[in-house]
Amino acid sequence: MTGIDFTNHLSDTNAALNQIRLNGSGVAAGDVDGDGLVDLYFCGLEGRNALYRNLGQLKFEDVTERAGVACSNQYSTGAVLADVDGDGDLDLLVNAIGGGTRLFLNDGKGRFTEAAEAGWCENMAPCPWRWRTSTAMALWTCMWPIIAPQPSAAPVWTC
Ligand SMILES: [Ca+2]
Ligand SMILES: [Ca+2]
Repeated sequence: MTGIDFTNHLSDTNAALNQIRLNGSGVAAGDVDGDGLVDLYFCGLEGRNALYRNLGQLKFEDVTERAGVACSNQYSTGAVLADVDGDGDLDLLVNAIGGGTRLFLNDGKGRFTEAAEAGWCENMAPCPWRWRTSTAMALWTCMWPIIAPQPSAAPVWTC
């Protein structure tokens, strides 16, 4: 009916390996293509994320692949749409357990390019939080630790 058929899957096995995954995932809303209609971005734990372009009248189309924001092969926990580079369009930030924060810059038409060298928490160094500031905004991201499955093992913090 709406064109949105996203389901966030988490198997019992993967939930048992890391219970932080049970916290679920977020959704971001914003007009990514500048047509005046709010589009929706869903984060997933097993499987890809999904970006739905709003067609109006509660109809959406899945534009994930052409937008370049699937973020497959990671446990995505949250996302935000914000104009990070100050060029007037909404960029996308996606957090993942063990994957840090990924920044995708918008071309203004809803197609994104990952800014891999943007200085976000892209490596596996300990980084439980980080501040980023500019003249226009401040953003705080929080990273969950990856907990080793053995009860006697110490937590391993990563981002
Ligand atoms: Ca739109
Ligand atoms: Ca922007």
